[in-house]
Amino acid sequence: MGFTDKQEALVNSSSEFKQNLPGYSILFYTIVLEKAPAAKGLFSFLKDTAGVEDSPKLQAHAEQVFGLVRDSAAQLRTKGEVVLGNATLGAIHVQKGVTNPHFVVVKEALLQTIKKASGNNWSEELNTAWEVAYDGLATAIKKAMKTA
Ligand code: HEM
Ligand code: ISQ
Repeated sequence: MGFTDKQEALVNSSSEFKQNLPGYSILFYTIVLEKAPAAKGLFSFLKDTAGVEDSPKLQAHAEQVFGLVRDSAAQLRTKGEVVLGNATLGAIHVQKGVTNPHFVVVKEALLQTIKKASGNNWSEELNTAWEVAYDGLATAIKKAMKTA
């Protein structure tokens, strides 16, 4: 079964992330680094800070990830696949030293952040919609990384 209207609506309905962008961005990175501590050194705006410290760059990057997953949901619904709008995303991740296992870590962190942010609105269906949209996007980035 393809990605449904309902799944796209679910992904777009969870807008709590933006309502506390600083807090949920910090949570997102904190979960990533709990699972993959060495990833701290990959992020230019984290490598020289003691912990996960708030900054405009940190928030902007987290917001971009969420925005791209939303965009991926729309693409999966309309054409059944995800085409990267930003052709440099593959090369950037290769250059930063990102590897395939990192994508699982980021997925788990994203889903845990959504769960925390959506509170009573969270459901298995919501979780699956985000998971499928993320997987579509991650597949596209990993493919771009192979040819970068
Ligand atoms: C940079 C998105 C997965 C680590 C970026 C940028 C975007 C992005 C939009 C900014 C690119 C630019 O500067 O123009 C995503 C999305 C992902 C993903 C949508 C998954 C679907 C990952 C993973 C890791 C990672 C798995 C590894 C932990 C990084 C790092 C940077 C970066 C280290 C550079 C940050 C800096 O400026 O220092 N990513 N990313 N990304 N990403 Fe990802
Ligand atoms: C991956 N790429 C860029 C920014 C990110 C922020 C948090 C978690 C993963 C990310």
